[in-house]
Formats: sequence, structure tokens, C-alpha cells
Amino acid sequence: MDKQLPRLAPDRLPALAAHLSPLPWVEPRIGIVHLGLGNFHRAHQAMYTEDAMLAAGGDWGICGVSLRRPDTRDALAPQGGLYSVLIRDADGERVRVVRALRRMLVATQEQDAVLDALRDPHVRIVTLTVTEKGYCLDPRTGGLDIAHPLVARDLRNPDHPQSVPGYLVAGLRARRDHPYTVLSCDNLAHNGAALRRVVLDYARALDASLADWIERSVAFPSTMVDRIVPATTDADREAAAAALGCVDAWPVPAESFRQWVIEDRFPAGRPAWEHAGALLVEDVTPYETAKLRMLNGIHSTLAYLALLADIETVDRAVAQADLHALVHRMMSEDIAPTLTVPASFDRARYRDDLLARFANPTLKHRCMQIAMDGSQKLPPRLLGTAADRLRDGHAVDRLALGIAAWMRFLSGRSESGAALELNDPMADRLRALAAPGAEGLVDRLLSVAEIFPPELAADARFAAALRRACDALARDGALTTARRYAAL
Ligand code: CS2
Repeated sequence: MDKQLPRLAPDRLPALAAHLSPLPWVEPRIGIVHLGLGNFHRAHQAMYTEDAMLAAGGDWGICGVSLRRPDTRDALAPQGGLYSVLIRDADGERVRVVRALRRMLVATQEQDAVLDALRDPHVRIVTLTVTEKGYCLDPRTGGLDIAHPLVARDLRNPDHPQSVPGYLVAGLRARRDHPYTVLSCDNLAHNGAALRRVVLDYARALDASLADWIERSVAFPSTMVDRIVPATTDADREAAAAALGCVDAWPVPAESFRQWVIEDRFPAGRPAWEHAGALLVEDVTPYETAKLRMLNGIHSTLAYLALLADIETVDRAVAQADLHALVHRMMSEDIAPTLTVPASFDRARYRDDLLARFANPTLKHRCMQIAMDGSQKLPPRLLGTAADRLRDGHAVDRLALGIAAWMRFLSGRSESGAALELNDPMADRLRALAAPGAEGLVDRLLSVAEIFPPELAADARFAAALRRACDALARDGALTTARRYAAL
């Protein structure tokens, strides 16, 4: 990268008009605290919020909080919170500079500032992208995992929290007369309701009257969020510098497609997100299930099978004829029929649009990024679909193949012997369960109750389909098996 280039900063904005919205920008006060300041937030909610402010005004500047790592703050602080989004499609790239992020904090280093931000009466919404594991959920009960190390610690030190429920409740406790709305933007089933439950469980363990008040007074709308946002590479930094004529230490690559469906329950007000293209609805469930099962379920299936076959990116995976045939058939016949969607929702069109998005050759979305945290991702993405299919007496072979590919991925080696890194909050346990090898692998993993609900784990048809798929993967490899399963 050219070291002579200046840094992206507010004083560069006049020279960057081509990368800004032409609408007049009025510097907003902070109205939103966001927990989990990753690439996804910066390319999704932050852009929607900026577009809503540009179209309709309002003080909805964002204070972005990283719960642990300082790297995003350290990259963006010298830039006054400015950053660029590299919007990429098959036909080219647009670069947009985003101004909505007004402040960056790191919870592990600036706890008081984070708590002050949460208690600021001007803040009316707290949004979250903390990934599935950030919710401290006990999947067996759907409530808070009270034994989670961060939760157990926070319940002893509620004024100095470290967990997500700990922060949310520490903020709410101080604002009994003007609560904020809590908006989950993670890929969890019923994300708002799930978050409400863990927050209530946590609050109840501290103080029953606080929990009762939260139950009555705090809104937790559910949302469906969608945009493919890969991790940033040095090539992205170079592309940003070339387009902007200045250095952005942490640009975000993203596809042009974006979607946000939000339950419209914001007692303390909200940005006019509908002006930015968001859909405000009463019930997000049909959209959320369609997206989790069709997009994310297929993403995970492709990622594990492709990694076994030494294919690194999603576009290359979906360009492989056998994998394409498999996922096309899965979406059409195994997943789409389980969706309860309005009559206007065209399942075939949704499938085709997703396949076209996956094929975007400019994104270089790495399968490894999708493969991480499989223990958290499989249940909402694939297991619910499998349970529904079994309940209706249908075969689950293709769904089982995706899950079996994850089981084989846990062994840590691709078919050519390349190392596959396991990045998962349950990594140690999963690695130990995978270590004894193929014999008995399915049964050992099915016994993990945090992943497989008991009814599904006990279903002989499911276990048999998993065993067949694991055997086929071991015998014939991922691509040959995909071809055969596409034709079943
Ligand atoms: C992906 C998602 O990393 C993953 O697991 O499946 O991040 C996916 O790209 C987004 O949900 C798309 O909206």
C-alpha cells in the first residue's frame, strides 16, 4: 500500500463526494449503541441507519462497542469513525464512505464509557451483532446458560459485566423510567425473543422486580438481517486506497444485495429505516425461517463439503457442478417445502437469487469463515429443517449430508490431507469426540445435547441417514457423494 497516501479522515470528505450520498448530511448525536462492531454491522445496520438519517433526519449516530478486541477501534479512531464499504457485483465495484459511526469503544478497556453510553438518555436503541455464542444461551432450555463462565462471573459482579446479558441489564437498571429498545441482528431463530429470554433470566437471578419491569417495559423486536459480508483482506485495503486516494485501515467488502426485515416495536422511537429499504412488519418469522434455512443452511452445507474437497471460496463451491446440483435440489425439495411463507413469496425465485448471490466471483467469501462456530449454527440452519421433514415422514438424506460433512470436518483434515482449523466455542469437546475416528462418530456427536435436541438425536431415521452420509463421504469423497445425493 502506498505509504504516501493520507489517512481517511473527516477533513478528506470534501474530496470524496463521489463516495458519499449526495443528500445533505447533518452531523447526528448518538442515539444507538451497537454491541459487536464487526464487518457485518458496518456494512448492514450502520448503512441502513445512515441512509435513514440522510432521507429523514434524526439523531441516530452510532456508538459502536467491541466487546473484546481493540482492533476495529484502533483502525477507525484515527479516521474519526469513517470507513468505506466496497460494494461488489459481477459487473463492478462501488465504494461508499459511511459516516454513521460516531464513536468506538472497547468494553474490555473502557468499561465505564460503555456503561455511560448505555445509560445516556439520548440512546434509545441498543443493537447487537455478537454472533450466536454471544447470547450465552443454554440450547437445552432455550434460556440463559447460568453456568456460562461469563454469566456466573457477571452475576457476582453485576456492576462490572463482561457478558452480553450482563451489559444490557447493567444499562437497563439505570434507566427504569426510559428504557431502550434492544434489537438483535444475529442469525438466530426468533432472535428478539431468544435475547429477551436470556436477559430476563439474567435479571431475575439478580432482582425479581427488575426482571418484572423489563418484562413489562422493554421491547425486543426480532429481525431478519441479510447481506453477504466477507472478512477484510489486504487486497481490499489496496482496493479502497486506489478508489479513495487515501488509506482506510479497515474497509468492508460486501455484495450489493441487502435486506432487513424488522418487527416494528420501538416504544422509544427509531430511525426511519423504511426510507432505506427496510421492511417493517408485525411478525418477522416467515422471513427469518426462509433466510436461515435457505441461505444459511445452504451456506453451511456448501462450506463443509467444499472444505473437505479443498475448495476455498463459496463462488468456487457453487460453480462446481455436483455441489451446485446438490444444493439446488436441497433448496427445492428439502427446504423450501418446510417454509411457511405468504403466497406472494416465490420460493423458486428466492432459491435462484441466492444461488446467483453465492456465485458472485468478486466477493471471495471464504468457506472457513462460514465453517466457524458450527455447534451454534447447525441447529437454526439445518436441524430444524431435518426435524420438520422427519415429522412429515420425508427422507432427510441430503440434509444429513450437510451435517455429516460438518462431522467429518471436525477431524481437522481435508480429503487431500490439508489442515482444517476448528474455530468453535465447543472446539475442545468436539475435537475429542471426533478423534477416535469414523467408527461410532455419528453416535458420539449425536449425544451432544447442546447441539442435537433429544427427540432428533433419538430418531433412528436421522441417525441412519447420518451414518450413510458419513460412510459415503469417507468412501467416495465429498464431490462424488454430492453428485449421487443430488440424484437421490
Ligand atoms: C454466513 C453468514 O458466516 C456465515 O455463517 O452464513 O454470515 C451469511 O453470509 C449472512 O447471514 C448473509 O446474510
